[in-house]
Amino acid sequence: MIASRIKKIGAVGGVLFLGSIKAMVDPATPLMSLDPADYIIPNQFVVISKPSSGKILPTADKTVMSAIQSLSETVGVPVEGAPQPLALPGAVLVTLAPVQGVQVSAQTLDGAFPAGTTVVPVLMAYPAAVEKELIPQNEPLYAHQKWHYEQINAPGAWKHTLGKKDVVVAVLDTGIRPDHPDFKDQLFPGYDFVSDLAKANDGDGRDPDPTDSGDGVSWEDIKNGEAPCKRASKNTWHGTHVAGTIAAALNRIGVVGVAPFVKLLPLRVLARCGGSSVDIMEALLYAAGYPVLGVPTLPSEHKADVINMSLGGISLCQADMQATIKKVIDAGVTVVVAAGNNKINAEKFFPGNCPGVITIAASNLEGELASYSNFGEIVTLTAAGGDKSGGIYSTYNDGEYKPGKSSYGYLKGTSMATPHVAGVVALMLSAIPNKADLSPIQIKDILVRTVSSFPEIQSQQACNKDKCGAGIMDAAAAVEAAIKTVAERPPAPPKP
Ligand SMILES: [Ca+2]
Ligand SMILES: [Ca+2]
Repeated sequence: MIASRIKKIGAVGGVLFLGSIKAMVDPATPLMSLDPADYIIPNQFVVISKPSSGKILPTADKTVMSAIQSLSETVGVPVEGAPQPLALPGAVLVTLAPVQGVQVSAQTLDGAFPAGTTVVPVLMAYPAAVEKELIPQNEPLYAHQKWHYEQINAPGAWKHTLGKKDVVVAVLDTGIRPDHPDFKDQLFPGYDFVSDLAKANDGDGRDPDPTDSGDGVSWEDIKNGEAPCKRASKNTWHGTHVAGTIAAALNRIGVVGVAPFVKLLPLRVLARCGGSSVDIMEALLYAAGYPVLGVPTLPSEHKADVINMSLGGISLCQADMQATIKKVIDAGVTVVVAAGNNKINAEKFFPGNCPGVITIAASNLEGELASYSNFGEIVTLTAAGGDKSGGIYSTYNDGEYKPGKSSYGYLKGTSMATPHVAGVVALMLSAIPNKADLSPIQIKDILVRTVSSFPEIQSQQACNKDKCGAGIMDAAAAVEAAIKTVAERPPAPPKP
């Protein structure tokens, strides 16, 4: 019976929430006023004499000068000092004394001068507003992300590409908050694969809406017997955070993802109290373009090039998951999986222990192995996952047991390290002319041989190749190697 084979899986355990900042959306720099009156310097006028007999006068002519002398009487406002000759021939600057409640306009003044004289106000000018260049480092909240993007050398990769819109990253997780302003225009529709009604928390089983309706369980829910598990927990908004690290928009709002110009395919497989390996396997096959019974076929342009799985549980990689992942990789899809947060050998944590996947351990701010991270020979490489000294900053929601407002916040975990790698794989595929020219095996090989070495630190948590894989991911080196690998490929033999 299938039900007995279904394993309970949680979003990678031990993920800690370090606090969120409420909807910190910076208003754009205020626009300059469009009212010309706001650009006039009061009480200063340029008076230009009418050139007599075609000549341009070196200064204002006599009739104008005498009009200026009698100006105080004519307009009822004293003239301050002598008129000042200007470089423009025939032009003088006239300044009136400020009189409270009286504003003399150029038009009023004009009537005090002989016909043909021109009177204009002196204007104020400002530097044209400095428009910040649209680059990841200029996103309003980038300062919070700086350390983890610099640790993986993302800024170096961004010199080559920010992603292409025909590259798709599927995120198998708790779903997504599609209302977040940093996901505007980033998402394909995706699908909700959660089949268990009690866990789903959206009133039904599988359906075409992968919106994260929350995975929080209150004591009330447990008391009323409405929760499918016995442990209370607030919403994690795990999928929203993970997806933001991959591809939050470059839009002068909030944060930015590693590959902001690629597309996300949100597939909901985790809900309240975890998810099932059957739902995960079906979502994997769907993401790779295979048919799934009862689910409409994925449009071919939505087919994933990369799959992010920041999830798992304690088990061997079973035959069914192995066969599923093999089919997905055979379809040209790169699968990136978290090593888990149990401080144990990652060979005990599935599906990160399945053959063919790229398995990610987490580093802290100093480049050591994060205190919670699984480790061991099965780890492919390490990427920033955060720890006490600093978390990973991404898209969030402030609702504790129900959906609230879009926000941003810090999380830490191998769950957070994994999307850095999925984002870089998306950049590698975006940097080459034809994304089909790199296979999942080549991508894994490039990532492994382009890592930066672990920092030499004398500490218990210091990384080495036995614990943390080949090294810390180097996004720039990986993207450059991807470009080189494809460019150096011998041309295809001519067709017979
Ligand atoms: Ca549903
Ligand atoms: Ca943004």
